[in-house]
Amino acid sequence: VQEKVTIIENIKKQLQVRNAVIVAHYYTDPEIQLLAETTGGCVADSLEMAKFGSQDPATTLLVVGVRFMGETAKILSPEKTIIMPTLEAECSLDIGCPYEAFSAFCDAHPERTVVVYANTSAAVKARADWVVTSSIAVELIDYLDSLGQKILWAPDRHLGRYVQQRTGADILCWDSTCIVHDEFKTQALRKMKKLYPEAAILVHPESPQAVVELADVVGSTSQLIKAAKYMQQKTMIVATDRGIFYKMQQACPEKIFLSAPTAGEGATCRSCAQCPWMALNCLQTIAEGLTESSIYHQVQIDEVVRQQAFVPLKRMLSFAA
Ligand code: CIZ
Ligand code: SF4
Repeated sequence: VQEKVTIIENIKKQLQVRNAVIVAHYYTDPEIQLLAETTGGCVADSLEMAKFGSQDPATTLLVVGVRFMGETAKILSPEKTIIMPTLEAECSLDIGCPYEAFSAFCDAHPERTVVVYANTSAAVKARADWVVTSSIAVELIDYLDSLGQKILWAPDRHLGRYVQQRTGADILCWDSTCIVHDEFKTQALRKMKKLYPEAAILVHPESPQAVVELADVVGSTSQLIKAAKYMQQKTMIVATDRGIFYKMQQACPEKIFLSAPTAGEGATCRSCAQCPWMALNCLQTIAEGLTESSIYHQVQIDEVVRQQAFVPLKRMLSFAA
């Protein structure tokens, strides 16, 4: 415990020395979220992280999440130093959408407006007309559909199908999934609901269709946190990374939050529902990121790619404003 206190004190000192703030995702460890909150940083979804990072006066952003979140910060704020606790924190959606193959897919469908999820590399964003996060995906596709545009969507097929069903838009979808949300199991969730008949089911739309169909609320992380507050039920079964429980519990101390099952028969799987790459972030790696030679931790992006990727990202922020 003493060691932890010392690490936290060192991190706080380094944040001041480097004029840095922590920009953390909801899926990070609760002690990281607490640290971000108490040092003037933010805890948010990827859209709000991008907004915060581009607006905050700090000259260094310590982005605690996965690589695409650090890259997004760099694309929007090239003048800032962007550091991450580790540059190895990937995302299965990003990995599942390599630039060469994706670019060929776009070339094969030149008539379609290319919309990519924020969970992609800078190079893939640079190839897109729009970037989008799950919190505004339905609104944006609705808008593009109203303009008569056909959509090429990448990379998450579950989210793409969900958005297609909600909007009726013509969407051609890349085939990739999030390894965390793709694991939520329908049968086990049905059984769990029998054990907790009063519970509300909250589901992130990166989950499989059959799981989404069992939901009382479907939404992005920030939308699910809001739902945890306004839903009457005292118990919530939640299908997304369980890092989100920190914010839900903070907002509703009297409610009970259970992870939706990811494996086994009806089990509440407490060790699952956790992104392995998000989990690479810890107090130790944050301290290293702030103190070690920056080349190991600094996000760098080719300037030509950055400028191209800036355009669809800026469009997203203007649309969301
Ligand atoms: O699953 C993710 O990585 C999410 C939900 C990112 C986000 O948009 O906050
Ligand atoms: Fe990617 Fe899924 Fe991890 Fe989010 S939870 S960073 S979508 S692998």
